[in-house]
Amino acid sequence: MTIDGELLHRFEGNPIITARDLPVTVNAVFNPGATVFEGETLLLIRVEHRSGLSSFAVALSADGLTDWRIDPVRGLEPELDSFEEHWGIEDPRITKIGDEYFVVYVGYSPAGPLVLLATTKDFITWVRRGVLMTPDDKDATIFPTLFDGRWALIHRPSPTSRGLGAHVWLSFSPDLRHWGSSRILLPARRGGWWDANKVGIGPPPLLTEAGWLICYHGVRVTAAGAIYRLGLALLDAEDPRRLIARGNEWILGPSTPYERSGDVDDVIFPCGWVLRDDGDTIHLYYGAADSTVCVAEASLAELLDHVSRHPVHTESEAGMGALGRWPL
Ligand code: M1P
Repeated sequence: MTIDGELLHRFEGNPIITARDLPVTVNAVFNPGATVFEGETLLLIRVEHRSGLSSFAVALSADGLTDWRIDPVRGLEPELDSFEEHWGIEDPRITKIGDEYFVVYVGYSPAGPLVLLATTKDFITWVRRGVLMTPDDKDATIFPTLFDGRWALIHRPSPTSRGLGAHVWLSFSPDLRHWGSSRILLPARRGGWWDANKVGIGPPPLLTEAGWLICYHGVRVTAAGAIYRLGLALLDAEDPRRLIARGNEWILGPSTPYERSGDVDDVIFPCGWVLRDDGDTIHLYYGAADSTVCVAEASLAELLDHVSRHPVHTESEAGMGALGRWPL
């Protein structure tokens, strides 16, 4: 733990990208996916146009913090004539596999949000791989490795019955088309918890010596509205169905003016992070208040130390106790 007791340190230059950095007039930029591309940090940014619909733009930086350039060529436009992307595309998460980037994102369809996959090698030419999860489903990301020959996808179906909670699920596929063996991975807690009732994955899982580190958002609904904060959990490296640790406290919550106030107040929403070459420094990229793009820095060792202090031994510790296995 560092001297100020915080695990994540906001970059003093935040927000790093705003709507004004785009060459055309747009409403907002937020919820970026992140990766390293040709030696630079690449952010795939959700751009909300003044139509209300979103597309993806690419921003590049040599150090991942400053001098961001909007790429005039790279990016992804929604296929507005399609059913799946009729109302735009949102919240991309990037997983590099071999020399390809797998981008899992949300399509806003007339039937609701659904999970889509597109792959690319250069963020110019894209191959749309179709629907991974039908509506309502979102907050999805793919693991970079296969488990017993199967792909693994983290996603967040939304319940059609109000009050039952929206939980993080894990599903498997032999071919990226047929998905099954689905189960709840990280349940929303209940009651007064900061992550009560609704949770969703943040960036793609990061393989560490302790297991898969995951960062997720938890949503607390208050009389003044929802608050989106971040927490950590750890999955078994060989069997990601096994939740081995889950922090009790949030590690980042809205507190600066750019996080507290925007199109949607009190939102911190990351879709990407990059582990730097020193093997310890993490840059976490997030949307602030659904309006701007920000970055915070952390030490991987400190994140692992924090989450490892909360091992999961029982269903109750996993949050499962809130799911109604026992009478509520
Ligand atoms: O407005 C906050 C976020 O709300 C949605 O996230 P979730 O369904 O997980 O609550 C998304 O629309 C996201 O884009 C947005 O930032």
